[in-house]
Amino acid sequence: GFSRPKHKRTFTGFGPSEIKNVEASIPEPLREAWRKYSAREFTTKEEFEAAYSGTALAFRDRLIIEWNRTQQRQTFTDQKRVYYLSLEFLMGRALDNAMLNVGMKDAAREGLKDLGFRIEDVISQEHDAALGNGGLGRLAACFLDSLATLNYPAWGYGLRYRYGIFKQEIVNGYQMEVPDYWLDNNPWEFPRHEITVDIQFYGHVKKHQDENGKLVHSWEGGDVVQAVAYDVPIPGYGTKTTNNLRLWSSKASSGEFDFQKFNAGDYESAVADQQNAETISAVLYPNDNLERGKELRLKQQYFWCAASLFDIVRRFKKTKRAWSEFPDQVAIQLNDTHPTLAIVELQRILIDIEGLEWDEAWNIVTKTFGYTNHTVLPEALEKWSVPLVQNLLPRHLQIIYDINLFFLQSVEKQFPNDREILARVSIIEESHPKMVRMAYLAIIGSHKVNGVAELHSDLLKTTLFKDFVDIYGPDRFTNVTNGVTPRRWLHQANPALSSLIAQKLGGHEFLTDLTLLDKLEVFVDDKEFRRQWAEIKSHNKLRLAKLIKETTGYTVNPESLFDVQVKRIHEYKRQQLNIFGVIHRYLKIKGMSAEERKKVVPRVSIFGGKAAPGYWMAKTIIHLINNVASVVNNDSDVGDLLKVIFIEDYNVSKAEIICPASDISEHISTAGTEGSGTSNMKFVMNGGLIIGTCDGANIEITREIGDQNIFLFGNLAEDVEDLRHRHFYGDFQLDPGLAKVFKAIKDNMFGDAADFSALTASIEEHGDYYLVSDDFHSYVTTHEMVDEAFVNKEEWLAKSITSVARMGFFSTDRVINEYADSIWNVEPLAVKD
Ligand code: 7GP
Repeated sequence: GFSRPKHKRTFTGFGPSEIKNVEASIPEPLREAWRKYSAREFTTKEEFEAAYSGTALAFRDRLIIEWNRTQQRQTFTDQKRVYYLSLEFLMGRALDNAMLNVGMKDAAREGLKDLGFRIEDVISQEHDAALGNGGLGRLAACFLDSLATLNYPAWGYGLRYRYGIFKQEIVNGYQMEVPDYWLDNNPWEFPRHEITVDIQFYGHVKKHQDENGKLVHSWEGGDVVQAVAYDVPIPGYGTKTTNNLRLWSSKASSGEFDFQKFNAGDYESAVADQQNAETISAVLYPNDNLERGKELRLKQQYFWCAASLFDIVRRFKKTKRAWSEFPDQVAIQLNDTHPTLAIVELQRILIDIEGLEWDEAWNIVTKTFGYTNHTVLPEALEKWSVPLVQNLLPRHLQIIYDINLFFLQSVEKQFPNDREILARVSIIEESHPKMVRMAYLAIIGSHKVNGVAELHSDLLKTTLFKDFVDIYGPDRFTNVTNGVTPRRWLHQANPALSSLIAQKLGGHEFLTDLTLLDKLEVFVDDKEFRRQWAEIKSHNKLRLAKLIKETTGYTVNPESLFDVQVKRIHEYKRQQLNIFGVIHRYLKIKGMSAEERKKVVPRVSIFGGKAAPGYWMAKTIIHLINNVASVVNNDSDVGDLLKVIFIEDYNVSKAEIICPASDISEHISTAGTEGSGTSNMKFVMNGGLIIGTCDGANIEITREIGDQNIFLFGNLAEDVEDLRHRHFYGDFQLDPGLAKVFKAIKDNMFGDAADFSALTASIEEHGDYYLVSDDFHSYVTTHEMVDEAFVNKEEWLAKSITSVARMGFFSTDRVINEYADSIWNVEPLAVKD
């Protein structure tokens, strides 16, 4: 189990002596800005915490009033609601968002100033709500913001983990995981002890006849655990709508059973029951794009699905409508396959408890659900072993078998001469043990299936789900390209840029209609505008330089090119390609004459991201990055020409500082592996350019902003299979540039070469599955083009401004409207002020 860590909050900000040190390294033209930024009055940690609590409680009161009104309004109008089921909601901080969304940040700033506080310091007291791993969880959080902003009657349903994603500490270059206990004094959640659901596990199924002679099933025995609701208000921007995110927490079911044991002198086992129950919602599984098939994870999934479904059905039943109207009142979106049991649970409720016939029930179920797939990586596709499901959810397994039987019967009718298709599309994989393929169950139980970017959705149709396209026709499959909320990722993260844009466009309307950004393009050649644009980027780079100084001790020159790759560490995302490129650059600088070095464009390579605790290769990549950093950053031959930074504990609030500060960011996954990517959008929206492969949403970003404004490189998705095949049959030659890098590593230039042998071997000896060597040359030469382009400041600025102006498509407002039209069939609610 976890032990509860002592609270360790770092006090952000410099004392006077540190300020001087940093100041010396800041180039003259930026020093004034730096001073202004660093100036602060001395206040104690306790005073900051009190200022935070007071401000948060004031805003929370406002939210709760609007939350109540919104719920009343939605109940009164009785329209169709959307339920977004996600095991992850990576919310980050709430206070800044609440202040901006209710439009009172300026008032708060003034009030706090009167009390002697800088609002930024107060905001940074808040502990991130980190109930997610990466892209999938953050997308869910952006969706909630847009759903509320657009006035959709919508609920999020998730789990209230006691421990969110672990906190990452770097010790001697290695990642260490520290538990993230975040719930003490969280003002943003409201416990609803009166809203509980009993959830059953294990037990057995009894068949019997009811009074009309009909065969019925009942699920009996086993354990019962209680789900308790905790509500989190979700304010929309510039609207009174405040939606609800309901998170379930587990505890032991009613005291009775415990008391029996207690009275019988079995105190220990009564307490153990309590703890067992609480284990279900104790911890977020820290894997991104990986499933490990653990029983506790399946328990989490059923616990959350069953509680949410009970809640949704209870709400529907209050309207006294016929069951056939259920899909006119309820749309449920499955965020990946994690909530697929909700399909089975609804079918179970309808046939076993409400007494509907199978076909009638199944028709309701399929009209209700939509399923979003986020990845084609085989290791991320969920499969549950049949014996595990049989034991934990005996009745659900029967229903899964029935769903499969009826499905396969219809497929057999449709393709009478094709024997193989049945084995291929069966929900049950005939392995040892047999496995339930959750993605297939999700497709069969939904009326729409979508991918998250065009390339990804196309790949789903032509590879992973091809048979299902043949069976259901192409219309069941669609694409909804991801987006991000411009409120958090432009307005909140980059207030200076947001206000400059507002000045030019005559207001902040672009924040709710991001396509209005296109009006910026006419200012591209405006000298003064360009100057302001550049100045904002410089300030944002200073802000990041300060974070880097505080967290790593390294001083970076804010005039260098800031090159950023922040995301979960994963071989398919290829941080190894990036660090090998950095080593290549380092070796090149080392081999230069003093004269040649004068022409080098100074660069800071910035990395950040967590590795899953059990993902050894990802941890090795972090270790290499840190070792390279300590060699390069202490090499006086190199000085400011190259710095390597690993930012510890990358999270949402750090992303808000990092995204506005990049000159270039890296989105360099092996083509065909990244579903969409969403940080690519955040970086471009903040005026950073990107280097990337033709993968995920990079392709659509290119289409929108123009290929002269992005640095693309590498093999295409259509060539990947062939290349892998060739490697497999021994047709592989290590790229000569990469060979030099490997030689340096093997000569122990970055510490003990043995520490990194698995990393180099995966490329040289084990088939280079992620095509690092194949893409290396193209990657390095493209970075040379980046250097050249960066030197031409005016042209770079023109690219930056033009790109932002063309990013209107990537707002989650557009995304949510597409889901509402083509999948949910829901309308926004009219909200009068
Ligand atoms: C991610 C995808 O990797 C990323 O490309 C996409 O932008 C994001 O979802 C949002 O759609 N997937 C995950 O985070 C993940 O864990 C496995 O997927 C279920």
